[in-house]
Amino acid sequence: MSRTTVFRSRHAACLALLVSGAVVAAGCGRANAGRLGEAGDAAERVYVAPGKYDEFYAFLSGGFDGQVGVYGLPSGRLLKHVPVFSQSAENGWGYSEQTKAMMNTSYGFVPWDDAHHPQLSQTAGVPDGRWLFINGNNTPRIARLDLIRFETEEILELPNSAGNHSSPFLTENSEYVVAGGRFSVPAPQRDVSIDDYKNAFSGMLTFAKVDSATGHMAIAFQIRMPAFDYDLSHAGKGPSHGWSFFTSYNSEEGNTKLEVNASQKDKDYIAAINWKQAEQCVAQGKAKMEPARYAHNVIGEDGIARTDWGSSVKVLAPADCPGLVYFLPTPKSPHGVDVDPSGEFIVAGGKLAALIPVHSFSKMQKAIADKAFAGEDHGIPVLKYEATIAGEVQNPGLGPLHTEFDGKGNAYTSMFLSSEIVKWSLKDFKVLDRAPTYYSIGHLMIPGGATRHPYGRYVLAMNKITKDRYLPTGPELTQSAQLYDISGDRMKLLLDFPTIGEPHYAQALPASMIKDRQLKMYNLATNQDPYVAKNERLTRVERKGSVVHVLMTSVRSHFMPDKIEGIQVGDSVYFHVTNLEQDWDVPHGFAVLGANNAELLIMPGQTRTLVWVPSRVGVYPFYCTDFCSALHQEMQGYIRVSAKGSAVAVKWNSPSYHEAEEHEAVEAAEHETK
Ligand code: RUQ
Ligand code: CUA
Repeated sequence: MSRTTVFRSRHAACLALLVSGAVVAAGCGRANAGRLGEAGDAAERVYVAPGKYDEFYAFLSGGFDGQVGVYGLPSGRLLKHVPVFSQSAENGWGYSEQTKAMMNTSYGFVPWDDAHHPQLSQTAGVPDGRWLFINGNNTPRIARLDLIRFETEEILELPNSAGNHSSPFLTENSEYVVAGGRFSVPAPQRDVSIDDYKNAFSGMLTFAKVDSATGHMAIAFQIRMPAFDYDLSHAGKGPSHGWSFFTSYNSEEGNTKLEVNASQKDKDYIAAINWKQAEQCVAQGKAKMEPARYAHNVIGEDGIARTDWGSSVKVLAPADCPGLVYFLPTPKSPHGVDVDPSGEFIVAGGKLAALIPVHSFSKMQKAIADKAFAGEDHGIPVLKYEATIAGEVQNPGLGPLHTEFDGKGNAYTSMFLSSEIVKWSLKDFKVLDRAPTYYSIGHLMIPGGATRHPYGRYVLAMNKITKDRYLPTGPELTQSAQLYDISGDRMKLLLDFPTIGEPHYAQALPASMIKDRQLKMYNLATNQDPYVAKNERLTRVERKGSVVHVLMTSVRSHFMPDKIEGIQVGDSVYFHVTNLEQDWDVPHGFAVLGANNAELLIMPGQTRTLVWVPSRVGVYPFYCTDFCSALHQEMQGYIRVSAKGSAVAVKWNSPSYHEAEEHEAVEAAEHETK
């Protein structure tokens, strides 16, 4: 038996085990041990010496943890965990008064989401290092992170939408961030029978305009589609710029037991949307303004998040805009849809398909011109499969999901069921190489691999199951990423590293693009927070009824004031803490005994506010949580809480107190003389 036959038969046995749901056999993949290359060689390729930087920033979604993990590649070192949709007790995101509004939605305060697909802003089809967008699946939202501060700056809710999964995909100059929903729902929402699914439900696709100066998003229009499940998307590029492609499964329009009912047909569709056509139709007034309530949360210049409420959206129906949508038949319940760097090939990952279909954009254009239609579905023209297909990758493996490109004419597809990455050629659609993943790979990522000019070098596999790969940690095991070298003809596994949450997609850019542009601190002089105290003389405690504002400063190594009296049980005490430092990487923390929310982590020059409602009398310590200096442990204070209605006067120990006292004395004297 030749080496490849041995590999194939071992491989087939492994597949059988995996498909039958048997425990993943540790032996699977051993046939590929040689693929590791020399361990020393692999170690050298991912070794980033102490004090040296990684070559790429990689942004991995946190999945059900609602956040973004920033990792260095090739080392796999975790650099930052950026809170997005989920509250983060670590720094007060979503707890502090300045950031709470970021969680506002039309459903109320929603402090969690399921974040899947990070997308770097692009200019001319390549990352421009400005922003990162990511979707919230469960309560449909799109967030924008700023890459100078590595903080979330904006969250836009998407109305008429559910299961915001084919989201957020950017057009090649970030003209639009595009989103579709996995779940069709009645739009607008209303009380209807689920049996009315086919008539009453819609799959809504959203196009939000991105302001090229500020990055701010605004919903431009929505497209009302048949009630399929819109799973993933990618925009065209180069010749196909102006189009967006969405996979849809459940064209059967099942509304129960989808594992059976949505797997009836041989082919579902890729929906090809001509968004330039949509723009024209909207300009011609063909979209209908419909009421829709949604939140748009933005952090202002003053560092404070505010919500603007949207009240309507423009909705376009394909019937009113001929040429807007075409369906490309695609086997079988397709998941990923990816466009190659040239913009010509549209690759689908049919989870249940035995091949990878590759559509051609130019053939699609010709098929539209020739009216090569196989029929219509909900009035939308369905193109003939043979008329758009460029080729099929035969026997790629089982369970194709997602494809990325190396810019050298090759595609890499993740195979969930057979746990492998398959490399194939865009020239003849022949499989060139395959490498096992451990185990059940979902997405994969090549730096720049979804853009016009991939950086190549590595492919990162993001795996769902790790079983025997790491020290066991009780019922829940880590998900993991695996890094492969793709600079040669054959993939070489270099590194396993665990990830936070469940990474779905990731994107990466060269570190050199943004590393020297990082904000080092907030400018104290231009701090516009209404409760800032820019120096210690300006600190004070003010009572307004049962609300108490404490304007406090922190600097190595004390708070001012650090001795406060005259607080009463049931007061709402707002600690507005300004970090006076003007030095890189000197945050101070703030925590108070018994607080029902979280700590604050305040960056240099910034003001953050925590509300505290003491429920019983006593003397409460507060302290700095971030080890900021040799005297960090000394960075503490006390606040006295008296009974409701107590005669204990408000009193604090900063320079302003005496001035306030004098001021009161003068006022009292004036009052007496009247
Ligand atoms: S989806 S693999 Cu959002 Cu493929 Cu996760
Ligand atoms: Cu400030 Cu520790």
